[in-house]
Amino acid sequence: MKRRKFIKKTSFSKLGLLLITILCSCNTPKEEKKTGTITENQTIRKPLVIATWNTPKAVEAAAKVLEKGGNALDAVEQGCRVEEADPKGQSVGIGGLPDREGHVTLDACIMNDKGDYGAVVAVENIKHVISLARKVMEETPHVLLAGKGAEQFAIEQGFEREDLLTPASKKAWEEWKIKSEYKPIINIENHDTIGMLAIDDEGNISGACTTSGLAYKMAGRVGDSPIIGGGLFVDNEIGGAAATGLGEEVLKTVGSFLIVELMRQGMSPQQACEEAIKRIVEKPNSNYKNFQVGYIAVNKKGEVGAYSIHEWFSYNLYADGENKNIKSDYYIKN
Ligand code: SD4
Repeated sequence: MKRRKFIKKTSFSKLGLLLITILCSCNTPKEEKKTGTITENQTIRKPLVIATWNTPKAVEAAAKVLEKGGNALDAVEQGCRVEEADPKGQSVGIGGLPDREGHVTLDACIMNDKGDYGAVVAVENIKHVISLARKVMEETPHVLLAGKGAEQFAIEQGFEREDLLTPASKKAWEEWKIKSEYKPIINIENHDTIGMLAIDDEGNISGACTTSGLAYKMAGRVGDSPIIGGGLFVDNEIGGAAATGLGEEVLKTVGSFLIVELMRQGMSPQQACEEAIKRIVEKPNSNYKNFQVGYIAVNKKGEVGAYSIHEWFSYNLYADGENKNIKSDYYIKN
């Protein structure tokens, strides 16, 4: 009896040990590979800011916030505000090109490291829609406000009301009206819709995206930029991604969410961006030669990636104390 008890005991404890060994040996490296999350000895490249297109001033503003010890959410908000305030940028904020009826309507969204999200769509007369999106996230029980309701909320929150149609954008629209030809084709070299991701000193990730959308769009049209998983997605355990270009195509493939999920499965940010572009390009009947989509991504370690359909997509990266514009790799090589 005693002997049997002893055998039982040892075989259970041995089994336990064996199980622990198997679990540990399978889990630790796989987990690390799978999610790209950080182990104790690994260093995160931080602070870090990455943003779509040639946006050095926006990235600089975000980097300043981080260098002073600020958090990633404040950084991306401040960064995006720079583009929104620039009347020369014709696809974001003041000076954005209007819809076909002459109305400048803005879309924006923001995500923090807790997985909270706030967005506004089709907002007129309010320049800093990124801050309005943040107010939606922090001050309302909702995640998305549209049009007049969003504008009214902005006024209540003390935002300034102003005419966003600049003389230059009005002139461009009047010239466009002569032919009124709507081609949902994006000029592949002249964007400034900004999607931005940042990692702060704590290693936390936030993201933001702001745009006036496609020039001369139908009234009421909303693109990918303010839609969670489309123009932006952040998962603080994994990383973040942001999109630019023809929003309809990004939305149909839920591009930014896809990239984050691919990184969760073990892809690098670069591989994930390439795979997301491939999903668009390889769709049956895809006319990808006629439009641009570009993605940026960052993982929890601070590794970055970018990829686009056409040449001349670029991104600004602030890392290791330097702010550089970098040309993205792209799909159509000939
Ligand atoms: C949209 N993705 O509304 C935006 C447009 C854009 O650079 O990115 N322009 O579809």
